[in-house]
Amino acid sequence: MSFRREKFAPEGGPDGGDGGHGGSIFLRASRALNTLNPYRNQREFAAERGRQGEGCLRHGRDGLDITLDVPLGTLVRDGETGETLAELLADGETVCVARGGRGGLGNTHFKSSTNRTPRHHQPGEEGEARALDLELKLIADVGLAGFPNAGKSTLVSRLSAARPKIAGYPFTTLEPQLGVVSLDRFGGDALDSWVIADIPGLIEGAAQGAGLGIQFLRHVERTRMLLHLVDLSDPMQAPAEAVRVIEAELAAFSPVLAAKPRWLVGTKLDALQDEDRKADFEALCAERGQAPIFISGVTGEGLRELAFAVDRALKASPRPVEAEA
Ligand SMILES: Nc1nc2c(ncn2[C@@H]2O[C@H](COP(=O)(O)OP(=O)(O)OP(=O)(O)O)[C@@H](O)[C@H]2O)c(=O)[nH]1
Ligand SMILES: [Mg+2]
Repeated sequence: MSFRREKFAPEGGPDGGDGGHGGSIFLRASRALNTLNPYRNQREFAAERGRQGEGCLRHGRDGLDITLDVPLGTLVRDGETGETLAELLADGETVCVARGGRGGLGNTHFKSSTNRTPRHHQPGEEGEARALDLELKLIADVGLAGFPNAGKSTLVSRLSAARPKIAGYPFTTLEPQLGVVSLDRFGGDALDSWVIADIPGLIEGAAQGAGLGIQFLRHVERTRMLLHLVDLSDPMQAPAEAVRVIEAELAAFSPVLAAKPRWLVGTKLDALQDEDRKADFEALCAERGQAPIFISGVTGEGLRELAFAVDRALKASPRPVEAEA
């Protein structure tokens, strides 16, 4: 509330400006995040207050909004009612979770023919406050492919906090399982991470129902790339043959999978019995224009390099990645 006061108008009219609106809070899905870790520590957020209106019809500035980034796949629920408010799936998708209060109205709004010196003004409104439950439903960036026993679950267990069942018999993994690969495990930044999907093994004829079939491949159809694990310790199977069989099954499932970028990864390097296997694998990679990748889930060799290489590749291209040559 304010009245104009000037030298020759000591009883000037009302001139109280309006208050600014309070800032609102938005959640925005961002591909740059894979975890809700940023919200482990800071759990309360407040957007800026609107500023007071002032005399001389000066309106207060609106408070600034704040936008909090969350990973794709974040389910947003009201903390009290449990009601689902949003599911943020697409990069950039934004939802308002708490609206800022409306700014107050200055006393100029209330002048009338009968009241030319209104003292009345309308106070600003409180902004919304809301407790939220955020739950992340993961969408995998990277899918695994390979024969049973190739070491897929072992790799997931070494790269992430996931603890899939691992055993020396085929079809240990029956259900897909996801793991978050955070680079801080390998001395990188905790905010750099990607999601890997462990799935059952494939065998020749899986498309016709052999083994566990191929229906579970739908779980990796939306991933951005595949890591195709090739057991180099197996004396019975040449890498080129192993790769051919798996690729045929992927192709039988869908053209999308057949076209998906994939890296061959030679596993069980520690148990290599025949150096020729390693040379064969290198030659196979060279044919495909890919640098050979060797790992061991036992010694940990190559895991750090793999984790960083995948992270770089995923960052370099927003959709399916190119093989690193
Ligand atoms: N020596 C050695 N053994 C490994 C390595 N990685 C996995 N293994 C062993 O290989 C066997 C199979 O490993 P898993 O990780 O269960 O293989 P998988 O590909 O998930 O198998 P399925 O779930 O049946 O498709 C287990 O006995 C592991 O201990 C490795 O790098 N070196
Ligand atoms: Mg497994």
